[in-house]
Amino acid sequence: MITKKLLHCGFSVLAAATALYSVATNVQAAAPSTSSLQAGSGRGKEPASAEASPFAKASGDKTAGKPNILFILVDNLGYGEIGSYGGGVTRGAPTPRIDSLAKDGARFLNMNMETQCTPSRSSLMTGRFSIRSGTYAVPLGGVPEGLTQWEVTIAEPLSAAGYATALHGKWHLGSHDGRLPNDQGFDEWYGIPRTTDESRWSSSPGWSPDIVPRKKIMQGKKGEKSVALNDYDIVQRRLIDVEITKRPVAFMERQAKAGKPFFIYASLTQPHLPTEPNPAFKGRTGNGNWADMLAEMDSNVGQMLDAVDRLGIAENTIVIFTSDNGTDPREEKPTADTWVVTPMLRIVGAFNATTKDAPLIPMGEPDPYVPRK
Ligand SMILES: [Ca+2]
Repeated sequence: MITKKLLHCGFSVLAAATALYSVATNVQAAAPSTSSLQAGSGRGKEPASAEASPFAKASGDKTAGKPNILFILVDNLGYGEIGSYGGGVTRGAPTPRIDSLAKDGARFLNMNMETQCTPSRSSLMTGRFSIRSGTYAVPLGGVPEGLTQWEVTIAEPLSAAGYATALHGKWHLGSHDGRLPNDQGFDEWYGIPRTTDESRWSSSPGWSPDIVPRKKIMQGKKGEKSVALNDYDIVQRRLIDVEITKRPVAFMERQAKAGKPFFIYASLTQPHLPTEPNPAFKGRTGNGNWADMLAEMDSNVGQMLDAVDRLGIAENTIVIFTSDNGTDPREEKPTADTWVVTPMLRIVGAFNATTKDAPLIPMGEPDPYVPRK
């Protein structure tokens, strides 16, 4: 039984996208949910009826036409890494805060995913196969890249319905003006337009800024041009998730005070390579950098959950936690941590998994190609 309107949507891009679009559809239709999500009740059972769905509950009370949405996405976290999926302490660090979502909410047991950051994030934003949006693989740079401008992200209908919308963290759906988050429905954003690999470039042997420019952390607001902030280097790589935790908390505080529903896409950069925890967590577990990062991630999620409780909005806030894809085998190399890669993770939802390894479940009949007017 769902005791809180907190949802743990574990490692299923399809389920997360379905969840997000279930809420968006209900908000738009201003009608009770009739979602047929295959949401478990925390024990892997399907709800007996739509009323048993956390979404039905979320839209069944007085304020519920517009439940807040806190969508937490992590980067390259495998299926079995957190405690509620058999990981946690067996992966080097307990994850009690993330596990609490599974305990109090719904845990999804089916791993369906696209194979990389960009396609997963595209599907999550649009509800559509990434190949329809020009986002079927991580862009290599030097070419126009990112989500096609006429695509409608979930932030757009939510924004039109009166939601305050924010992305804090990694985007990876376009790094040029016109394709940044503030061009795709978000009121504000802060983070990296592309990916964390790039934080290593400026400390690589032989690197020259004349050949490969420094990559920047950016921020922007809807209707304004995004601006560059710090270099995204190895130092900032260790620090950035602190900011990606603080900003959603501050955003929630502002919206709760204003009485405005919100959609926050908190896109933490961990545990994507390079395997570098925040200095405050370095050595904390005694089990290596990767485990320290897992501890850091749990703490950051916990801070966001604490804010939901502190602000008194838990009963009207849906929290989703998931990963964009499974672990990247390269992540074992920087530290040689024995915790990082197991055959299970390689098979189930690994980064760059083939469709044989991680078969995709069809999301419905293909949509006709209809450009935005
Ligand atoms: Ca990823």
